Amino acid sequence: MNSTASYPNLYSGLIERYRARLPVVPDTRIITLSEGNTPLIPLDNVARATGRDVKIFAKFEGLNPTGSFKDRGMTMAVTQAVGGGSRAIICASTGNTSASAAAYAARAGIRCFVLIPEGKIALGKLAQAMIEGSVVIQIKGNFDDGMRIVKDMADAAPVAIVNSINPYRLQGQKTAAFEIVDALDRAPDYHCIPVGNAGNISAYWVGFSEYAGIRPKTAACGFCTDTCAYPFPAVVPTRPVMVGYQAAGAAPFIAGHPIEFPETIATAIRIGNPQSWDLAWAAVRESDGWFDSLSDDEILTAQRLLAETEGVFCEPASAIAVAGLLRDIDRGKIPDGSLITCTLTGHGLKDPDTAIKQSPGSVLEVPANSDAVKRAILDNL
Ligand code: AN7
Repeated sequence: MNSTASYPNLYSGLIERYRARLPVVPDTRIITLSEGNTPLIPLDNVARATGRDVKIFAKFEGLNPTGSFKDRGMTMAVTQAVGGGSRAIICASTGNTSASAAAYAARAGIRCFVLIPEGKIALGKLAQAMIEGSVVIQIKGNFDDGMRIVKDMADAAPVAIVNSINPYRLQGQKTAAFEIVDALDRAPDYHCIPVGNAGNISAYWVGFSEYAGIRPKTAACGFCTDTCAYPFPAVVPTRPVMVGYQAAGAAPFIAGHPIEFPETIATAIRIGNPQSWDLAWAAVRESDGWFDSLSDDEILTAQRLLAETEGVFCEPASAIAVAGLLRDIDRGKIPDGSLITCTLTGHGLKDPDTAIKQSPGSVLEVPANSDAVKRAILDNL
């Protein structure tokens, strides 16, 4: 019996919550860390600073069990892998996918292999993958090299791939869109989101579309055909405009082609050859949205703004959603009166190095006496 069955009020993860909309059957053994159900935090201070009449909410996915949105897809992918008899999973990762895969594999009691790019993964993510007992394989290459190798492993070794090319991942991740609509009782006008491998923007579009009673034209759920009979009963009739942001040094959707040597301080989205290329383009086109890119400086400024004015500490890759939103409000692309949601994909604690490096001088060093501390207080009130 499910260990949570005796506690009906206990939140037990997104598969239980959205079971009717997910590819599980009643006797599926669910591998969960009670992920999902993350807060939608009003960013009133950020909104006020724009000087415009906008309402902004952050879907803070950094509050998932391993600190990123990846847990939504991973509970589905690992549940399916275990149900299908897999004894091992594998992924390439810029960090968060590996941390999540390692955690769900640990919970399921299966082996986990993660391929990470040399020297370009935030410390917290590496720590997670290591302590959670995965086999960490560091390659002398970038994420895209890792992704290519992982795809080769599908035939070469008995491992299930849990990157977002696995359609169960997107199925899990679409639930974030459900939660947003459930919380607001409507769809937002705009949804702003970082884009790396492009699975998440694709998954949100599936989720918003299902709730609007619409099957995405692309059959992006990975389970539908044109003859799909699944009814998608509408919950709210509208969908947001989807806006995807990339780091300037890793912006294949802006370039219109893959980037061979992507570079950005936001290592989570240091990806040059996104696997969900067509799905992400479909999301943007079908919603009349757009892609845009931001410099590392703009990303870090937004990260600091969120931390300093809202107390929300997200990682650099996440802050790009707010950086882009603020610029698009300023440019008038997002008009007054809009209700906007932003996905903050990962927690700031994932990457303490970058946070500390951009806060120079913010630790005062004083002698251990009351006078010195009093002076420090009065000087800084
Ligand atoms: C914090 O972990 O690709 O566009 O291997 O960690 O769905 O890829 C991470 C991606 C945004 C981009 N924000 O999402 C990985 C990985 C954070 C991320 C993205 C990632 P997708």
